Amino acid sequence: MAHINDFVTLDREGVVAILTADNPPVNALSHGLRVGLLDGLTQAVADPALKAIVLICAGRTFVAGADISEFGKAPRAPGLHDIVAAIEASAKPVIAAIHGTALGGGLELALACHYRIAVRSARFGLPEVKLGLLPGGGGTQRLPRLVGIAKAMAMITTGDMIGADEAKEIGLIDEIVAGDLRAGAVAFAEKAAARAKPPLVRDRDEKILAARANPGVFDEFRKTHGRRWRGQMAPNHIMKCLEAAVNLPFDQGIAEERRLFQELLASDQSKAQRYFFFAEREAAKIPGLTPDTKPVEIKTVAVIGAGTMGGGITMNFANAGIPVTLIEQDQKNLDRGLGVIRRNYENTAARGGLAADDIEKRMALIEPSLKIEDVAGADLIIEAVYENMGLKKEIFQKLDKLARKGAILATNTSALNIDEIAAVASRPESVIGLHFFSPANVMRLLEIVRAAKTADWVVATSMAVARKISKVAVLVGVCDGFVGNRIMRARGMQSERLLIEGALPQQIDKVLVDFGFPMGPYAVTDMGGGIELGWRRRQEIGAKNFIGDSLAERGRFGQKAGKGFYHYEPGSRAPLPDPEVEEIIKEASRREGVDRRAIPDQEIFERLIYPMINEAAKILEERKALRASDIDVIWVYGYGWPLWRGGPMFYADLVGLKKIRDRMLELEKQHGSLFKPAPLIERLVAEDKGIAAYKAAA
Ligand code: 3H9
Repeated sequence: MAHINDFVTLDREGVVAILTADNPPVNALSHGLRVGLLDGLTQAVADPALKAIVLICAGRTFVAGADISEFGKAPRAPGLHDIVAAIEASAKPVIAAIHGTALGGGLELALACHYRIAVRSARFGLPEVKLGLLPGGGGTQRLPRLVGIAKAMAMITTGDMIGADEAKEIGLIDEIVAGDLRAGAVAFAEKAAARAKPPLVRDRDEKILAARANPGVFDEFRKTHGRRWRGQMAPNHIMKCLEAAVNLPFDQGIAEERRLFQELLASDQSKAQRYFFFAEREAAKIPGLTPDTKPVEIKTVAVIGAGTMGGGITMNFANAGIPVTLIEQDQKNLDRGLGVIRRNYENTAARGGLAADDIEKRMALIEPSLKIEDVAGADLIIEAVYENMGLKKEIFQKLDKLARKGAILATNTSALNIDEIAAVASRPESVIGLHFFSPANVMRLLEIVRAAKTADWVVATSMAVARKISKVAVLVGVCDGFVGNRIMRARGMQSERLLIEGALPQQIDKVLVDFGFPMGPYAVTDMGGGIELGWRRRQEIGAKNFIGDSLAERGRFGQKAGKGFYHYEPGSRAPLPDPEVEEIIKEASRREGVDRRAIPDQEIFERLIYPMINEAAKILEERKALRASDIDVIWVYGYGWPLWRGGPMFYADLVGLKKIRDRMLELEKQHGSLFKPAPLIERLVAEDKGIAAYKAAA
């Protein structure tokens, strides 16, 4: 075995050279690996005793792409293009032997090879779009030549992976290896050495010619999918590359791909998405947990309450194959909850997202019950009844008596003080908040709320179980609204002031939709029934809100009532401005003696977004979030902040924290203390630092 460098070895088996890449954890194509691969290839090509070359990876996966942490730094030769060129120039066949995930630059490396073979569990994708990039190693030019333009458009604009069976079917790989990959690759290579090499992918033109005969295919694809790309550069650039693949000679297509790749690499959008890639992974790391804090395995779960939240939470566990006992007080509510769950599964199945027998498998994992005593066997108990402190305390007193020793007692509150709930239990160390977002079976975010006495193992287990049910978990501390809703409230307060001063819901919504949010806050409120919820809560605590109360009193409960902040035509979800709402808002202005004025969009934007940034800074000072990037993860996954804008903290740095602070000082004079810059912002500005990299001390 020849040691090429720290990342690559060259073995020989008879006439076959085996180049093994070993760069844990995911064999990213960092500089050292590129150097090793190029040197190894050069040696194998030059050795007359070797007739074929296998490219294979050690560890858990084939090359999962370029090293994302190298982007933004000065490029260092050799690049992926140099390795690709060496493979294509090789007189000996080069075979990519794939396991794990061949992604991005990794798949592009394989596409340059003469053959691709893989184990059945392997997966393939060009996920660059998720980083605001496009495949810059020839992927946009080679993939359509192998699999056709329709499949290439779908794969590259979504970044989604496909499995080995599909890859074989569409022509992406040549063979699926049943047994040991290396042995299979050597056998394949021996045969390949004995026959003529196939044409390189770059020279295969049949599928390109077929696409050329159907020039409408791009516009059609844009018409169907373009709405999802609103505001984003990468998908549009990808489409341009694919058009180049069809319409230009290969080398010109490659040149176009490189040009557009460089443009994206330098864009704020890709910077935001690359930042977010690491932010999401960092959120999973909890500083201060002792190394011997091991998560406990959660084998069974009990959920209390079969309403909207409880039902959605239950589905998450059933989807992950974990048995759940779903507990309600009376049969009617239980039946209704189970009915909603079943209908949700049936809808998913009807859309092709679930096989029919999977519905039954998942339903079979849900054990309905009318007895709270049935929590006794569960490792994790999640209380998901409506938000009422008295009721929650009563339930936790019961859980304390009924739950087995070592069970986690979780509350799905979005607002209540978890320390107060934990105080009624004799084991407050087992109590934690699991704040799911609605619809809980769909939304990826989970705020895990650590209370004052929550034990480390409970935190570690909750983080682990979140991953198991495919949630993105962020650890937060107890405070009013926790992190996400607390920031939303700061925005909501200004939003209401803007209405009273002269804006209308449609203007406020448009400003945020133009920024990239999928919907504006008033359309969201109408969709989620927020007018009624707010009204009922105010009635409970004896509070008043003129606009909200007036809407509710007129039965304007939102979309389901056909009217809320907007009007809805029967059967339509399209929000239409409504003169009655405008009248209510104008009445609110009159009551406050405010002369309404036209408010510029820019002012609306700043007055909505800057209080969010300020509130986030206060949260960090209070150590209710571990790091600023966690707040970005919360806002992207839970509140529709556009991923390609990185999150409110990343955005603050992009604008410039000092610029924001200065503007807040002006706004403070006109609109009060909500704009008084938080001490953390003042400190970071004085130190000439940004906020996105800020970490609260453990
Ligand atoms: C590209 O290829 C551009 C080319 O077209 C053009 C070239 C000219 N780089 O996700 P995990 C780290 S763009 C650096 O938790 P999993 C990750 O940060 C790239 N680091 O594991 C984490 O570190 P830590 C296209 C990377 O098993 C650790 O590895 N490729 C990279 O859940 C484990 O990651 C992609 O976009 C990387 N490329 O999932 C693929 N990848 O432990 C991105 C991972 O310190 N990667 N790390 O937190 C993935 O999708 C997943 O990591 C993967 C494994 C599915 C591979």
